[in-house]
Amino acid sequence: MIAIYPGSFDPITLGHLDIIERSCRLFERVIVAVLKNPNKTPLFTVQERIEQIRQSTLHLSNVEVDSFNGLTVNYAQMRQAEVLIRGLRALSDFEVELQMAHTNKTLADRIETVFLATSNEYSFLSSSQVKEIAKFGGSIDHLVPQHVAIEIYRCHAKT
Ligand code: COD
Repeated sequence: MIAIYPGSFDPITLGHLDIIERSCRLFERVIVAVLKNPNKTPLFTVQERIEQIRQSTLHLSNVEVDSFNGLTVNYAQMRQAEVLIRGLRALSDFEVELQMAHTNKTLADRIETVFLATSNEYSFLSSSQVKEIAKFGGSIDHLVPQHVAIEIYRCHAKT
């Protein structure tokens, strides 16, 4: 069974990576799909994010990294995927994610959303927090893969 893990991944964190690794044990193929969102100004370009995710998942043989625009369910159908993976950290995630899952179900009845609960150690972790900590000079080494941390520090060194 093919599963899509869609998201912004700006940047990928160890929380995302944990969800990817666990999904790889559940599904034959996992496609990590980065949304090309023209409404957001990201820290990293889509191509940079794809490369960061590829580097972070070299140890996983059944992962593919791609980008998409438009509706996630359309992309999932195009890739013949039957499952969307989403991660849940807190009750606040649950409300947003449930609404998204219901909306997606109305758009594509045969695509199921599977929620994976965050691992305890990453329950507080988000891409925006990582960016904020780095912006104010804090250490993010324990929050993102090492090569991603280096790229983030480099971004802030320029500003
Ligand atoms: N532990 C566990 N899970 C985590 C963690 C963590 N520490 N951090 C993030 N996650 C989960 C998030 O809860 C989410 O499920 C996933 O990882 C990706 O997170 P982000 O923040 O990188 O990506 P999002 O949530 O911004 O992605 C949103 C989408 C791009 C999937 C969404 O906007 C979308 O589908 N857009 C396309 C338009 C569409 O289809 N709209 C209709 C649906 S409403």
